[in-house]
Amino acid sequence: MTYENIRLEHEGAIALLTIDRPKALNALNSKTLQELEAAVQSLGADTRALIITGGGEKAFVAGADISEMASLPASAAREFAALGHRVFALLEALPIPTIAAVNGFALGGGCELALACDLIYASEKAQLGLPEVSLGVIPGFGGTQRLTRLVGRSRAKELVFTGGRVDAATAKAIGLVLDVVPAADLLTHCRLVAGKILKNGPLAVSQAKRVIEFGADQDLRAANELERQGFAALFGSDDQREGMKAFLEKRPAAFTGK
Ligand code: DAK
Repeated sequence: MTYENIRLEHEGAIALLTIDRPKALNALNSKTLQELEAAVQSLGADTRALIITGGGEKAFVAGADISEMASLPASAAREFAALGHRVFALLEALPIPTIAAVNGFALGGGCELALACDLIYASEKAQLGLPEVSLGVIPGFGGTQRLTRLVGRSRAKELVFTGGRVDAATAKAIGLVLDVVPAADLLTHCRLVAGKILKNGPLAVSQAKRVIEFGADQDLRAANELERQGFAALFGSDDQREGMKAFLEKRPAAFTGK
């Protein structure tokens, strides 16, 4: 499939998805969100990690497309919101790890896109924020909720109320991004992390993502029950047998994802 506003490249088991509208700093209009949805849905079982980044030199994604949103009637705004939520939920539900490579501005919907990924790494040039209140709205793609869960209420309120941006070092200090690396090394770093994950049992990684993701919204007892079920579900899989056999035979495991 060919896309206009994104690029999807496959590097073995890693898919690299680039939001590629550099003239508009990769802002998310409806078409871009639709393409993002189609691209994520197109990923097959041979893809075991997804890296998302922004095209051009300046931005990861500078937000939802303000020029499109400005004139949206209420009914279209509802559709736009539904589309955004669908795409971001799709990313969270993907059975593979997703990594945001934040290479520049990640504002509004762009910050929310990063927040919907499992791991966020940033280049030294990155600036992150949720400036929606400066436009008279609030984050609409789950940003208020995902940011709060990640950095805590107080920092989330500070960022959302002020509409300010934080640089990469501050983003790391408040736990919004995991690590900051030089711009030229950002994708290499993300590929390296993906590579480490790929060495592990795919079913186990997928199950770990599921229980962390769903458990985070439950009380500890319910969340531990989720973990117990996820743990038990892996027993009897080829991957569990192979992983443990390989350890006992002192050799690397050859996982098949079955
Ligand atoms: N939308 C559309 N175009 C954008 C854009 C955006 N978010 N951000 C940048 N651009 C365009 C600029 O208009 C400019 O286009 P031309 O004038 O060249 O045609 C081009 O990208 C280059 O931008 P600048 O010339 O402004 O570049 P600078 O380096 O000077 O500044 C900047 C970079 C990132 C600081 C600045 O562009 C900026 O402040 N951009 C807007 C950032 C922003 O406010 N982002 C949040 C957008 S609001 C909801 C769902 C979702 C949302 C809300 C509600 N519901 C469902 C209810 C989400 C809202 C948002 O994301």
